[in-house]
Amino acid sequence: MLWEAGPHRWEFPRRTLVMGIVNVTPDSFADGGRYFDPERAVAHGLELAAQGADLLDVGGESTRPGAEPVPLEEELRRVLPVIRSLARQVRIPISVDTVKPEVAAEALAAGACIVNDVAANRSDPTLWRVVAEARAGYVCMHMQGCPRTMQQRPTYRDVVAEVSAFFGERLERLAGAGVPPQRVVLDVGIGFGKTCEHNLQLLRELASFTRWGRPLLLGVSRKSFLGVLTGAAVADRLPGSLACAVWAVTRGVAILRVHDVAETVQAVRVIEAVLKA
Ligand code: HH2
Repeated sequence: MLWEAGPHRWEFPRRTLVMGIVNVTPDSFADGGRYFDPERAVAHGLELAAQGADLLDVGGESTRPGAEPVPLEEELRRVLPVIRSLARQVRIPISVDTVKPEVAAEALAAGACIVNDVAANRSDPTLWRVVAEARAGYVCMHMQGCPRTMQQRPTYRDVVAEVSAFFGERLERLAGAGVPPQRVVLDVGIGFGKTCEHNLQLLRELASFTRWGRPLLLGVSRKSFLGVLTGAAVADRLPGSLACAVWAVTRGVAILRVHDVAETVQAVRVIEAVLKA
């Protein structure tokens, strides 16, 4: 299966892609404030690229539970200089983690070629037009509710069935909006309006989401359910993150969105070799 994002093309199955996280935010749950300064964010992106990242995901709005939305001008001010500078200096594709069409449009003009949309276009219908016109790649992530309130009382009858049905409905609507399936990857949205048990069910059944014929992206890196399971503080959740990454590769996940690129690349290369042996 093919994934196209601007000038980039990947044919799957192939080795797992590792997407390095560059949070240009003061308040992200795992690394808030560390890369808020644009020069430090760029330096971090370059470091992740050197560690073997296949993609970089630049975000200017935290989506941690309870986070307040960031005003448009502020989000633009955070992400654009970083994307512009990284696009000049790295050859790997850059994605922008945003739900705002204006931010997506300007980020794509500044050198990004993928829009990572954690709201799967429920916040503004013009976002898909921007993605379609730029022929950008698109990450369609499932979230119940919005970051400010999503963890208050997540409820599903059957989380796996509901997320899967959501993917089917979004793929159809995306195609109707000019974003064909070959530009889309799907993400179950670990921690986005989900309890620890919901996350575990989604992880256990990851392979079932390949039924949509699209590559799967997964973001588990340092997330709070790992703390619930192990008692580890955010900074100490690498082992749990790697356990999930390895599991995900065995279930057919194509792209891992992570903070710890070097460690994830190493773990993934080993498990891929085992699977191929
Ligand atoms: N998780 C986060 C942010 N964006 N995008 C996708 N597609 N999938 C995810 O699981 C995902 C995401 C949350 O992680 P992080 O960026 O580290 O934190 P914050 O939102 O607080 O900046």
